[in-house]
This record gives sequence, structure tokens and C-alpha cells, in this order.
Amino acid sequence: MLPMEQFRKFKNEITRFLMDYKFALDAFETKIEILKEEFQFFHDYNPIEHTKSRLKSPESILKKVYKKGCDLSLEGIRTHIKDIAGMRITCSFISDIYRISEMLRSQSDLKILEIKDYIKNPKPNGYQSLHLIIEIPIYMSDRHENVCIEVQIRTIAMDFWASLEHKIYYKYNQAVPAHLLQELKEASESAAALDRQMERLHKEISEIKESRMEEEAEEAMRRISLSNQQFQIPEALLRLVSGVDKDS
Ligand code: 0O2
Repeated sequence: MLPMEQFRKFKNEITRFLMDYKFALDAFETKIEILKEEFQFFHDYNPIEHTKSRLKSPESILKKVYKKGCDLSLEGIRTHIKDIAGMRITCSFISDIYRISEMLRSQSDLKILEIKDYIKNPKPNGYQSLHLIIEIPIYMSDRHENVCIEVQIRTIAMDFWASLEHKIYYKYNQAVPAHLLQELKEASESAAALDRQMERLHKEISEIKESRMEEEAEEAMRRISLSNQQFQIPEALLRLVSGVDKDS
């Protein structure tokens, strides 16, 4: 085969390989959009602040292949590198992270291959996030594939910390001075304390909102609205209908 033809064939194979991961991300993004929209409608609240997805570049895939020492073939890469497609979901509160994780776990077409809970067990440097490796089926014109994606779910504070730590790590070419490592560790503890405080506030506000909604619903039950007229149902009538007066 001519080198040019060989190159074209190789390029097509890699494109097809990466395309599977792109389709997996497209399908997964749709799932997340549905959850967001449905949750907002029925609960008047959106647990997802924002999402970001990415495909790992061929260069980063190669780096990981060498780091892991796995077989340099498309099959070897498919088997050993699980984060070629990745999505990061950022939430306001820690409880939202587990709520989203539960919603994904209950979808029967998704297979959860691995869960790493760096929130319950943070990394020694302070990194926190919930990682899921999920297999999602994708259907093409002549075949179907089960494709892995890595989903990282974290709060805004965890995300803020991780992006700064990532920048520092690369700026110092992985040899970060000890005092910065110490400060990063302390910053991650402050971020975790902030997350816990925000969670408490959120819970308190939700309880107030719920009891107010109950009061409003009860109040609405006592009114009849017809066109632009409103009638209050008399207390005596309510007592009669509810059977309170019968026994007395
Ligand atoms: P990138 O460029 O973000 O993709 P693995 O190598 O994935 O098979 P590992 O390392 O045990 O196995 O996976 P883990 O712990 O689930 O981490 C995978 C990803 O989580 C990383 O991907 C990062 O995105 C993120 N991550 C993990 N630890 C840290 C950390 O200490 N700091 C920051 N900022 N991010 C972290 P990659 O491939 O390393 O990088």
C-alpha cells in the first residue's frame, strides 16, 4: 500500500474511533439536559449549575498509554483508557452531587462501571469530586457500541479549587513547592467547610419554602376563583363538608 493510502486508512480508523466517543458524549449530554429540564419543571429547582464536556486529544491519549504501559492499539486504548470522553457536572450543593449520581444510576441503559468518591475520601492533596465511569450504548448505521465516559460531579467550590490546583501543578511542571502544597490543602479544607455551610443554609431555606407552599396551598383550598371573581368558602361550610359538625 502507498504511504499516502496507508495514512488515509489510519486517519479514518482514528476518526471513527473518536467519533464513537463524541456520539457517546452527545447522547449523555441529552440525558443531562432532560434531567435538568424535568427537574426544573417539577421541583422548581435546578441541581445542575453547568456542564462541560471534552474529548481527550490524541496526544493526551498517547501520553496516558505510555504512563499506563498499555497496548498501543485501538482495542488496547478502548479497554484501558476510560476517560477519552469526559463530562464535568458542577452543582451548587453536595447533596445535588449524590442526587444526580442516583438519577444516573437508576437509568437502565447506563452501566456504572466504577465509582470513586473523592468527597467522602478526598485525595491527600485535598482534591474532591465524585467520579463515575459510565458505559453508554450508541447506535450507528451498521453497528452499535458500548462506550465509556468519565463523569466528574463536583460543587462550584470543588471545581474552583481543582482548576487552580491544575494550573499550579502545570506551572511548576509537577514539582510544586511545599508551602504551596500546604496552602492548597488548607484551601481545600476551607472549600469543604464552605460547602457544608451552604448545604445547611440551603436545607433551612428549602424547609421554609416548603412550609410556605403548604400554607399557600391550604389557603387556596379555601377559595373559589371564577373568572376575575374570588369567593371565600365560609368556615361553617368547610366544617360541614369535612364532617366536623356532624359528631357534635
Ligand atoms: P485531564 O487532563 O483532566 O483528563 P486514570 O489515570 O484516569 O485511569 P486515576 O488517576 O486513578 O486513573 O483517575 P482519577 O483519580 O479518577 O482521576 C481522573 C481525572 O480526575 C484526572 O484526569 C483529572 O481530571 C481529575 N483529577 C484527579 N485527581 C486530581 C487532582 O489531584 N487535581 C486535579 N485538579 N484534578 C484531578 P487526568 O487524565 O489526570 O487529566
